[in-house]
Amino acid sequence: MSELILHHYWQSPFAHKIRLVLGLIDISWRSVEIPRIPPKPLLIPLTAGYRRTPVLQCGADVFCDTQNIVRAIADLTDDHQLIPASKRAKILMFTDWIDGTVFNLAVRVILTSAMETAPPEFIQDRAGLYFGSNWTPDGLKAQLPGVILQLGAHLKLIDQGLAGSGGFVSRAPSYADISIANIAWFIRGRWENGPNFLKQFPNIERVEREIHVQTSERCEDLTGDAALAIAHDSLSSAPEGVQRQAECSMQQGMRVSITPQADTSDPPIIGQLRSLDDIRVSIDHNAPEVGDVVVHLPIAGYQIQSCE
Ligand SMILES: N[C@@H](CCC(=O)N[C@@H](CS)C(=O)NCC(=O)O)C(=O)O
Repeated sequence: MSELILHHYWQSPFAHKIRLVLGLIDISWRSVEIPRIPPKPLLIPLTAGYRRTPVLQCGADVFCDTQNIVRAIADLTDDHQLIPASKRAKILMFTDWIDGTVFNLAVRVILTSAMETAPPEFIQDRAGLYFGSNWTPDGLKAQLPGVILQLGAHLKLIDQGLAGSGGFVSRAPSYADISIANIAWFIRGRWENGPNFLKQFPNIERVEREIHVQTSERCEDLTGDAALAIAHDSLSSAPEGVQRQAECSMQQGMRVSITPQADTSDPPIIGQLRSLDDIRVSIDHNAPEVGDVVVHLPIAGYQIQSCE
């Protein structure tokens, strides 16, 4: 296996989740720091347009979206603890809900509270990703108390699900617990009332502590240029082939565009369809900086459309 390279920035909560995964498996990895807002000239050639954080690179294979990245890490490292086969579906449904419903409420609270202090270009960029096209600062502020109530109600459910000891779906820590620890880390570190708010959820605080003490951080820096060169000098061995899907006429080799299934300002990811199974879509992409690479995304949460 080529080295695992994480393209990320340290403040990113989705990247923190993957850093916790790598740390809990106790595997070494290379860290490429990318800008917090576009342009991202040393990332986009690799990802065919995907701009979010984090991105995991393994040679000429590029994995986008944390639901997909965690599967890739489990497969590449042969780890059976974080998403064990017998509990994989339950864990990934739970973490999908955290990444969507719970994260979106948390990010609303954090960005609304930071509206006056964060750089305006950062607020503009993130609002385009998370609040759709019709947001206003006053509208967000008026909704804040209700959004905090919703966030608290969801966290209460998680807290109740953690009563006693062990993790959310198993005794040993799983990716579900990493996602819980991560959302707590985000709320605690980025909202000034976060530490006080979290005191209502002692079981979440327990899991946040337990996960963080168990993780190592075995990473070394790598430049973006060096990561592009590694992709250029590598060859993907990702499988090819489009699995027959009911009521779907996608063909291998067709040019497709892939966008998140939400009202966001994300640009499309475009390439030639290389493979499609029940859960993952992979496209062939070529750029002068990286040569031929394969970009992998999850199907759930993304709209795949033919460009032909
Ligand atoms: N569904 C994606 C969401 C990733 C995401 O929204 N990440 C944030 C950072 S925590 C982001 O990309 N922000 C914009 C950026 O970094 O350009 C995943 O699971 O990876």
